[in-house]
Amino acid sequence: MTYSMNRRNFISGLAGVALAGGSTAALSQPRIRGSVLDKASMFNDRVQAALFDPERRAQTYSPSDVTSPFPFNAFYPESFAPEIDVSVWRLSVSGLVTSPRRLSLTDLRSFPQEVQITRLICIEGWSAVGSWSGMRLFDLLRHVGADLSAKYISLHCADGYHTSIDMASALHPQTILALDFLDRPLPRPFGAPCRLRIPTKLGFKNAKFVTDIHVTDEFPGGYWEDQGYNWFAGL
Ligand SMILES: Nc1nc2c(c(=O)[nH]1)N[C@H]1C(S)=C(S)[C@@H](COP(=O)(O)O)O[C@H]1N2
Ligand SMILES: [Mo]
Repeated sequence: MTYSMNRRNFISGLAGVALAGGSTAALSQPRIRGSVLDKASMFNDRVQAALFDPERRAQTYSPSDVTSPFPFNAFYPESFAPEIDVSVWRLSVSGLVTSPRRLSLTDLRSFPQEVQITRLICIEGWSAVGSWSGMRLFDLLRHVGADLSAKYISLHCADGYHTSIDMASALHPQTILALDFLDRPLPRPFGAPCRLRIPTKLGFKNAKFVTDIHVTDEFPGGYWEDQGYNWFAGL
């Protein structure tokens, strides 16, 4: 067994403890979430961030592995998913960047696109293989002159959802802003016109209907993270 395998098992073991503890407390008794769990989860964030290997890739699959129908998840039922008019939609990129931008879908499609067939793993206990394509978040950050030594990238969505990731994970080559699923524009409930696809993290980091990307040194938290889900949420 290799060093990285051992380390992976170690990380997922740690993450499992924090996630199980965090989610149970968050869902059943939000008010008595104690500082012990919070501290354990923050400790986990630091350990996971320190051990995150930017070279390690999430497993990829072949087109025949794609799950059909692909499961929907959000903090509301599928019929409530926002319907976005792409002719007026813009992706705003701001914060610690030299050139803040508001990009159209056409702008995003002018960057190199890549296909990625990976597994989305939801903390609620299901997973599914999907085929997403889009541009690397790294390319976007470079395009706007982001301060790559900043700590966090926060993502806000048209449905009020928000989440955030660490910079090392944002720069990972498999972290993409997906525009397509199976070579067609993302179906509406799955985040059209643009979602984050980050296979090195749990499903809740994969923001759909993204409207704002903000580069910051101030801890941004997130919709589920603020309710106790372990923030780093690495796989
Ligand atoms: N905007 C938005 N993005 C979101 C969510 C949400 O409620 N709103 N839910 C997250 C969760 S918990 C999961 S598991 C995945 C589900 O993505 P899917 O609908 O493509 O399966 O989206 C994530 N991104
Ligand atoms: Mo999820």
